[in-house]
Amino acid sequence: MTLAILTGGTGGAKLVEGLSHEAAPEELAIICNTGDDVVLHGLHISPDLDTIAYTLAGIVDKEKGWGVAGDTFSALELLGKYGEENWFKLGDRDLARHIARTRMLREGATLAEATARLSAALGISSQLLPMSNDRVETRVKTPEGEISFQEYFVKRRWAVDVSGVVYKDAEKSRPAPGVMDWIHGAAAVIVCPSNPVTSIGPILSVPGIRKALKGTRKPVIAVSPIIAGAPVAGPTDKLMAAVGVEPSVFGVAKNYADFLDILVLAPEDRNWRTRIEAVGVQTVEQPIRMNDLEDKRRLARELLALL
Ligand code: FO1
Repeated sequence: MTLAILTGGTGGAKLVEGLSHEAAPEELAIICNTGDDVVLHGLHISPDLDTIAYTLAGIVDKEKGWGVAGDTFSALELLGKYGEENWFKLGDRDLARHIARTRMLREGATLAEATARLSAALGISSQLLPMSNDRVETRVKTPEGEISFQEYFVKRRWAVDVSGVVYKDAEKSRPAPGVMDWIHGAAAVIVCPSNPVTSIGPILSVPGIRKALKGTRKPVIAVSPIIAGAPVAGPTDKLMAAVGVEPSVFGVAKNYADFLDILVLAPEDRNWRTRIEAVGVQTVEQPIRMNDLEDKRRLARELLALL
């Protein structure tokens, strides 16, 4: 069964991993957020594409949820000694990917082309697609001014007030080749339990994508990134509140209501079901917390069974 999967980094990667075990990997197109991309040390870094690639290749650092397992940080240590910024923890093995991608981009490849070549090199048979070849940058508004997502998330450890989030240059961007075809042509679309504001929001900000999700007759299913009022990880609730979305499973449903058919939510959130169904979204109750591979595979099986 062909699936178009919308995802960010670490949260979404858990479900992507489960789906890659339970469905034929070549039938999966994973459409990834690139709003978190950052240029550091002259290198183009695409954290969410990389997290998904390392996950699919079986080399992700499982403890952190990003980066390469067993990586070392010798280059970064020396960069620090030379007075370069080292708050973003780029491992030695991870650096190879950024160096290769940056060279490809400099020589004229698009981000989608570079991603495809890097996927092939790691033996990934799913389609891994950036949301766009164009630069769309997630910027976080704080009392000290607007900062990039990585400055907010990693450098400031999300300990700064947020008054809004913008997707810079989204209006000028176009979906990457293949994105619209997969959304229109897949048997279903799955929205991963990623941050609705900074992981899924940027994908939806690319003109045409939200409309395609609304337009598809195939089921669109999301898994809630919030359980019992708390985000599964990170500052999801803070960022939702900052953009005026209720930081609850209901807020997630309402935010996606124009295109979403089914929201899969945790049993702890069953009291929200009536309110969510009133905005036109069906609900399904499932244990959605994914602590180990068996949890990921079980949730993937449940989603496939729903379809
Ligand atoms: N997350 C951190 O919390 N600290 C880091 O230093 C860090 C470095 C990093 C390097 C490469 C990469 O692909 C991801 C990295 N991440 C780091 C994760 C990343 O900031 C987030 O997971 C995503 O951008 C949010 O989806």
